[in-house]
Amino acid sequence: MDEVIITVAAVGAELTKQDQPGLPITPEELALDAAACRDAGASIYHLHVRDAMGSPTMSVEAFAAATAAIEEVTDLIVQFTTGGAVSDDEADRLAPLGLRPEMATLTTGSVNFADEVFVNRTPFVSALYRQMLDLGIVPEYEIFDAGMIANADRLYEKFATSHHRHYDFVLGVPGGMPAWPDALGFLTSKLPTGATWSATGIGRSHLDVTRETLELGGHVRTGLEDVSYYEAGTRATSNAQLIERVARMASNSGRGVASPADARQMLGIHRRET
Ligand code: KMH
Ligand code: ZN
Repeated sequence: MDEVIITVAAVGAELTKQDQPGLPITPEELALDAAACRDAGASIYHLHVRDAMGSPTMSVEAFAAATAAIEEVTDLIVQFTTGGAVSDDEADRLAPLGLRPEMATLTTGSVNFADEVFVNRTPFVSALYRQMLDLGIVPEYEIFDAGMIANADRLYEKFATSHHRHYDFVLGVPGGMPAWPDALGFLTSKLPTGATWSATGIGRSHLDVTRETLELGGHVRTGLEDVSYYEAGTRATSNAQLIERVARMASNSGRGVASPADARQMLGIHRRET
């Protein structure tokens, strides 16, 4: 089986520093966090950013500052969110792609998100996708429910000439696909030949999803965006702590951990010289 690409979903848009003191917010904190995650075995840094008050933002300047800080100290693949927070408008979600990150997320459909709705209208998802294709940004299809795989197929057939297809299954969001024990077997059976995939379980489902993913040969996403507790009743202290656990579990399953260079090769990312 391939080496495991570990993605760290380090920040997200939902947690506050009060909820989770280990959350990296400033460029300085992001740089320290990214360096520790790289040392622990991560190869992709899934990036949301915050403003000076710690609130989620899609400010282009904030993405530029965060990316510069991370790239100054690591060779991690920086993957921008285009999902942002449920309250972000479409223009704001699109704008940071102009910075041409190596990778960005693309949620291919709308989904209830606890008491809110994470809105992803087809014309807007198409606009995000076309911008990524035009700028050479490798998309990661974010799959919160099964129908989103078919939406990704339609997008690819309509707009893409060819690119590597990588999917991330986000299971256990209240409103999305639960982390049923047979969910990953079903979802991965619907992927096109040659695709790669990762998975994460939100909250309590996190460890079960990680275990199952490693057994099935998938890649793993972890991080404070997805799981704030290390185990029941004990908060995680840092993103690196969560990455270390996945690296250990991978090794126990007989799988090594991919470096960022390995991950670029597996995902068809051609590093740009800046
Ligand atoms: N914060 C969620 C509403 C992504 O990063 O692409 C959306 C999200 C997905 O986190
Ligand atoms: Zn995210």
